[in-house]
Amino acid sequence: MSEFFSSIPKIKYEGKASKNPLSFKFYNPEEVIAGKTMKDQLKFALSWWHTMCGEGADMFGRGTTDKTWRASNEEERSANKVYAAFELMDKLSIDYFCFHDRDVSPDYPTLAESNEKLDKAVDIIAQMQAKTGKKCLWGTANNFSHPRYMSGAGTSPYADVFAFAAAQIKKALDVTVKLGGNGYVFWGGREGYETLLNTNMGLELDNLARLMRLAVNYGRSIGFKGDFYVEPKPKEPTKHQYDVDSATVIGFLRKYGLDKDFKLNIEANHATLAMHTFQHEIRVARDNGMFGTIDANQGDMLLGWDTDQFPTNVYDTALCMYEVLKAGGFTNGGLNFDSKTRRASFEPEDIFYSYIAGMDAFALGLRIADRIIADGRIDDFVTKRYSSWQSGIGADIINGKADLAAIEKYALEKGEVLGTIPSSRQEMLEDILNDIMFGG
Ligand code: XLS
Ligand code: NI
Ligand code: NI
Repeated sequence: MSEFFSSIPKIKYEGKASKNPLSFKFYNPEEVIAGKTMKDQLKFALSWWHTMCGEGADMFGRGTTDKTWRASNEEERSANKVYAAFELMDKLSIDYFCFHDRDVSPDYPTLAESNEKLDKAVDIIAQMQAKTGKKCLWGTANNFSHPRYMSGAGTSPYADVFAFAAAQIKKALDVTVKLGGNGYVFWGGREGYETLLNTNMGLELDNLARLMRLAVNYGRSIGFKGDFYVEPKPKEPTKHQYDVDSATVIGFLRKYGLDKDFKLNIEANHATLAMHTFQHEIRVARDNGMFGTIDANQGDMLLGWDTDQFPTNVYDTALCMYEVLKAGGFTNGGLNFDSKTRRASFEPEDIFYSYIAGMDAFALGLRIADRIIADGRIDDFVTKRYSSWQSGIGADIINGKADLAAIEKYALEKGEVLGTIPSSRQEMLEDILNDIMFGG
């Protein structure tokens, strides 16, 4: 197979002095940061859907770029996608990939034919993995594009549609296990509703949990030892998506006893759509022992939809990697670029510029996060801010020694506390962060 990107060489780390746009300035895969090589800390993954399939179509216009990969029919296209993806991963030093079943091979007229064609494409992926050592971070089923899912998949009012979704998930699990994937994602595509006038919300949520339980039982029965993930998103395509944000999803998983098998896949742009910061969503997951993996991208603060841009905001990547390091780093998870080049960035080399920008932004983020922790000023401030819980009334409350009457007695004796409470020093801390990022 001849190269698809023959004019692009393998991208190398050239350091921050380099002005070569086809080089990494900050991502040095073998360099050790915070105890591990950058490639093991960051675990970058290529997304099959955006990179191999997305042609730049939007609501107002057709695609601007060609992703037929020189193929003359669908089967050949699926095969060529594999070769092009592995060329990209090699040239960009990306070790992992993520996929939906239908990114790898499209829908054919029947489920049986779709499965058969999917198997053929998956065989080619497995061969390329054996040759190159590239790994699958996670797999998933596309239970949202086909018109049958117009009213949801696991939450469809119609049992037959649920059955098709379940069948697709079974097959996607088989394929993920075959490719050695350590993760399986549920993103609730159309799992939500437009109006309660036609919706039995309670039954829909019970059924969604049933589908997840069926997937866990089947996955474990075929030897899947990795993590299942739910990827929160508050809106789009439905007005009200059930998996609104980290906190909502954690409550759902606990209600249905799914929290031992599931963790969260946090996507930056979904966090902003939920009116949270990316860091907030990861912190909620981390504090609940549910942090799993990340869909790396960013939204546009002036647009209210899921723009899935390649991440370049270094404040966000730094605070994200701070949370990841504090969570002990990735285990089964990693950083999947659920990101697409802008519609007008349509040339093949834009794929390289985009991944380089995203990878360098996260490499910088990792370097800064490591410095934030080593510097210690921010962590120390937080520790000190909560020090009143370590002794006296604070410790008594935490240990359960003080009941409400005892606490009242304490407060009555004090008379007033205003005057002893210190400032929260937000601006000072923001300046410290800038000092850590840009100071000498
Ligand atoms: C869409 C989601 C999707 C998932 C995988 O908004 O981010 O791409 O990551 O189904
Ligand atoms: Ni995503
Ligand atoms: Ni998204």
